[in-house]
Amino acid sequence: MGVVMIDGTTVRSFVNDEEHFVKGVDEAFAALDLNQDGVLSRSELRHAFESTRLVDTDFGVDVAMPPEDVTKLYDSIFARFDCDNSGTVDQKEFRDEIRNILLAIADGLGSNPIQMALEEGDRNLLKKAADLEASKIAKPN
Ligand SMILES: [Ca+2]
Repeated sequence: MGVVMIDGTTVRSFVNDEEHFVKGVDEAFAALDLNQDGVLSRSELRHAFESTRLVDTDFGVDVAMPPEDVTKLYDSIFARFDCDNSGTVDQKEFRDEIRNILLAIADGLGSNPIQMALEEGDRNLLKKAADLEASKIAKPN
């Protein structure tokens, strides 16, 4: 358990670092693809958002929503990811939408850093963004 500080610049430089970004997002994708069929289903994606709590912490959604509204919310999130309406989210769709979400978070953060509590083995992409920045600072010159 630790704490990192992230701001818009941290998140943006992670998204713009193609190598680290693709690696991080692909790892997240693999972890979310519970049945390992190479695509994310509606329930796999919903599980992802529920487990990271990205929805209620960052989209300003009240957690006390009625269940049918929660389902609608996840349907709309799924539709955003599933660009070709195939009923599943493939790796490229996932990368593209995660990029959009992270850039939106970066815009929201601006230069105001937020503190993030971390748990052991955290796969959170914002944590990866912070790690990347820390590794750059740690390197001499
Ligand atoms: Ca799957």
